[in-house]
Amino acid sequence: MRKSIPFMQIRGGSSKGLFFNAADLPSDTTEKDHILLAAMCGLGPDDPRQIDGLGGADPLTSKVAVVSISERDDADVDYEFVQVVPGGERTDRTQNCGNILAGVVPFALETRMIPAGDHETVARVFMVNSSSICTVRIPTPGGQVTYAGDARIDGAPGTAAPVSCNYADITGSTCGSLFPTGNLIDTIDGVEVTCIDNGMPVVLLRASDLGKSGYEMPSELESDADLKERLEGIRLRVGNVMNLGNVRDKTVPKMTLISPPRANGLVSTRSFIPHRVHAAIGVLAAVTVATGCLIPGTIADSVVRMPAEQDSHRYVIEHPSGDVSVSLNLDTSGDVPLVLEAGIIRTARALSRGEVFLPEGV
Ligand code: NQM
Repeated sequence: MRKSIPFMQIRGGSSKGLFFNAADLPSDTTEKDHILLAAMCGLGPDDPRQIDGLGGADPLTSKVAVVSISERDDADVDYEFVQVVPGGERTDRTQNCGNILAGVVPFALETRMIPAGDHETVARVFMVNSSSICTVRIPTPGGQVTYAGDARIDGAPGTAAPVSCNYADITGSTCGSLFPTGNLIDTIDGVEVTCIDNGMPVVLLRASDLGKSGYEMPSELESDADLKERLEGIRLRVGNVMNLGNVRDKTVPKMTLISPPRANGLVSTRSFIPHRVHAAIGVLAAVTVATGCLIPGTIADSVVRMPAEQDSHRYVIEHPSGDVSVSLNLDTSGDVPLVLEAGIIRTARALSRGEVFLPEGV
């Protein structure tokens, strides 16, 4: 008999993916992944085009959210993020995704997991991958989800209703501490790097140290085989010291080239995630980059330009398709500023709803 599973496809920020209710999937991770790979790649998990499945053949469109009602006192829904690696025959949960997170509350409302507020809905999302909470606020006029609105984010076309995301407790989300190597700067293969995790494991590198301006387009960087080999060598070496183990098959750490801002930003970025170059930048990656740029003594010192309005706590990170603004609630009472909360505006849009047919035998 043909087997099918209900899903919604939602654009969250500058990514899109399939959203499932956890109750429709096996709880065993191996069985679940077998089904997710079949849904996204069909019979061809090794096919980077994902031609036999619903995956979008790009890291930013090959993503899955598994959502359920939370049993925790401090959360309304649980969100497990699964990266399906295009052509990699595998899934990866070592990272989170703040873009896909923007679709989680709309999905929970559309599937009636949680009730909508009269004007707006505020829901606490427990991020299973990093055991941290994000409070999400979306407009729900008349108790209905609406995707139309005036918010604009770079990396997605048009305007849409704002999805306001407020992250708490993300320091050391995956690596266990903000600077997992214990240093503000490490020298790996002759290149100075800062290894940092404030929501996403990131390695900051000065673009100029690698012979780049840092303003190249993603396609230009992706076609530079020498650069990619050098970055991968550094990534494999830092994985262990960042408490990530062997990262050969993992999508972290993200390798982020930084250079001085060209507009009104704190810094300009190009992010290898970790092999393709992001068309923009990930949400938690942007929060982590901003944090690294604000702490004196990292490799960002000679690159960043501090905003004139120091007390606004809004920091702009430039990326290949524009910029993203991150609000950081900082505790500056100690020697090193501590990020208590990070806020970011995203948008989302429901794209489709249906049943995904699994290949026979799955
Ligand atoms: O950093 C892509 C994305 C992401 C991750 C990636 C993200 C985040 O933009 O929170 O959103 O870095 O693989 O979807």
